[in-house]
Amino acid sequence: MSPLPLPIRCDRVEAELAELATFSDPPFPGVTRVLFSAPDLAARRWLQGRFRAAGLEVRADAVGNLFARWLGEDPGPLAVATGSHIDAVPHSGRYDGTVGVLGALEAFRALRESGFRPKRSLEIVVFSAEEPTRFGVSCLGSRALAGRIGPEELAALRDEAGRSFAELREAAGLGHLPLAELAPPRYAAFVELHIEQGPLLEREGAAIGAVEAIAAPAAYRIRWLGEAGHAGTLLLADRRDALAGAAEGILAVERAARESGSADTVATVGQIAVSPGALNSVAGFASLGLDLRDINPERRERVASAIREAFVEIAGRRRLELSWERIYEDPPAACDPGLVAQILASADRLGLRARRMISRAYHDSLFLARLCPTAMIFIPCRAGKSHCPEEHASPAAIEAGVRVLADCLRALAG
Ligand code: HGY
Ligand code: MN
Ligand code: MN
Repeated sequence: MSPLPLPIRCDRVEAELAELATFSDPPFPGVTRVLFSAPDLAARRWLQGRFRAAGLEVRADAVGNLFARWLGEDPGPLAVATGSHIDAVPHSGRYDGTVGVLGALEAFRALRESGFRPKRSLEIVVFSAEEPTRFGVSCLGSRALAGRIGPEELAALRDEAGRSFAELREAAGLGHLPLAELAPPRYAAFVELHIEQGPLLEREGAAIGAVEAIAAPAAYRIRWLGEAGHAGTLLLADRRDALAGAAEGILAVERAARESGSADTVATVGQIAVSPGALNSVAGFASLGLDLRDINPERRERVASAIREAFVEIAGRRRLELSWERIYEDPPAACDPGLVAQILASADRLGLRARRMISRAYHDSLFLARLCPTAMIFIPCRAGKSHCPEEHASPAAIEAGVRVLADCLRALAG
């Protein structure tokens, strides 16, 4: 006999999502919440208050990951964990990451109010800097927990204004926690609730996605060095125009991805910096951020090589100097088949239509999968839009996701 429906209060989640969205830098109505910015620090304080109000034990680690624990009756060494991130790329939406944090909090409250008492401890993790905005490195908090970025690399990180990770974490009140003592958490399982950030679930009318694999993301910084000059007097034959070279490079990126032989290859240049950046000056310097992903890492490597060869040809022909810096090249992650089956069973028990799928976006689960059995629960978002103010997940979609998460946690920690 299936247990009584949990007293999940979606109005409470909606109100908390709306309040969390107010912790943002302009421009509005989008959300911008960058690691250790004033809105991020305020959001962290607010969230810790919500966790404590729900009776959870809260702690932070040296890189700012937050842990909110519901102590189990027979805790043992391995807790069951869930969670996601609350940082938001510039001018984005209010659901990316936050649904997985506030949805987990609501699942905990509803389980407790239903009289459930976990044997294993249950823990919500809020990972620092899932977005690469501040330092260019994605999933900074979960990457550090998985040991994929060490204390020296972390301390060497600097943002575009030249501020170091060390000084920013000091200002965030974390300086007293030694980076070298960052210990990977020991979990029996990790399940992350997240919006799909794509159109499949909505298109198929499915309420739940059980994620089987997470695509392999890579990112690079490419710098083109030419010669700045006067837009009127420097003739075309004499130019070493860094921006024109970078522009040819951006089209070469798109061509290499299109010619990979699979729609699963995606390559994006969404970021460019130019110097001197004057209307009437020839650009002497241009820097590109390249985001390259595929569910097949070997194919991703082939496309990265093709892009690099094209860049070398362009730079040679235009007499430009070229530097190619790898920011990260991560392998894909396979989710735990047992947890995927649990998600599908929970959805079925709740009468929710579900499908297996892959995640083309990366998530902290990409790194938790290196530490413990991991899986993700996706819910639909309107037209698959994300990383923009139009991002939207309906209250019904969020409630369905929270119900499946709570049912999974009850099964895993009960
Ligand atoms: O870019 C991503 O895949 C994630 O949304 N940060
Ligand atoms: Mn995101
Ligand atoms: Mn996210």
